[in-house]
Amino acid sequence: MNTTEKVIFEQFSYWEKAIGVNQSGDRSKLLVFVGCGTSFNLALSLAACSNMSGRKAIAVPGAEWANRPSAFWSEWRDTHVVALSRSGETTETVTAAKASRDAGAFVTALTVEPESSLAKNCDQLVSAETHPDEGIVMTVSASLMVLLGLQMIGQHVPGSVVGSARRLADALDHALPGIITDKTHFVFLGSGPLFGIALEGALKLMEMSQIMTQAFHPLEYRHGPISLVDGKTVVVMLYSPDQREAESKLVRELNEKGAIVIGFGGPGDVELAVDDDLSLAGLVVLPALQVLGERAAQARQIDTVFPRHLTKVVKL
Ligand code: F1P
Repeated sequence: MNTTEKVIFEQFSYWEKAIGVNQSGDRSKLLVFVGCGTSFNLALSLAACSNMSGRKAIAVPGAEWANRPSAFWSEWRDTHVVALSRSGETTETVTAAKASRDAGAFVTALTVEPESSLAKNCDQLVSAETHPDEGIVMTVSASLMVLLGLQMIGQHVPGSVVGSARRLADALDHALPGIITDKTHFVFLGSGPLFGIALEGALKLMEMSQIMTQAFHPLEYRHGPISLVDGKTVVVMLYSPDQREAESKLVRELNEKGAIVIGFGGPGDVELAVDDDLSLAGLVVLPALQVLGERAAQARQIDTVFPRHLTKVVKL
């Protein structure tokens, strides 16, 4: 077992420590979640959860918010920027946080590095201890930032999510042998809060295994991208309970075109039950998606401890 795999399966004790960490801020302000890479994907999911709970939010890539905030919003004093960064050192995110503060916004740093530049340039720090052995590929810290972010927007995260997430990761792991060998194209589909999680599943698998991945809102996939589906395709469907019928129909169509489907919370060649509500589902499926990336890498004999062309911190 390599360190990446070890950390994925050992992440749950860190979740337990982070449950109950609560910070919020003025609820009348627009929440702007910013981040890069994985952290941006998580920002998208958190913004959707926030809107669904009645608190207005948007998600913006760090560089866009640093360089062109007026393309999104310009009422700085009515803005609460939540800057997500595992390292707390990513140039675009740190620049975005500093510029936001200078312009009069309230800034929260959501990071696992409490001594980082980001943590030193914020009005509020939301942080938790992460696994000391986490490598370049972000796993446990991604889950922790989602967990902390949900609690920040007022979502109760019950202790039971830890067991749900662990069981789902194990169930996927047991179902995988033979399913993904020789597959060359992975597609991740999810809507609402699960769209950012689909993007994250796609990014994770691509970083770990160097396989071509894509992510879409489920029904968007029929408008063009479906032309790429063949017998080498795996589709990961993150079902939303209120869209299950339409999403199941899409899955049947994808099966007919040769794709293997892994269904989280609905039908597929592999079917995995996801018992938590939509706002928690993204958090619950994250470790399973990390396992999928690791197993896809192993099938190609790629060591995820040294992912090609990647570094833990990206500075400009
Ligand atoms: C985020 C990030 C990762 C990516 C790579 C470089 O950094 O872009 O998403 O996988 O490891 O860093 P951070 O701002 O969350 O530290």
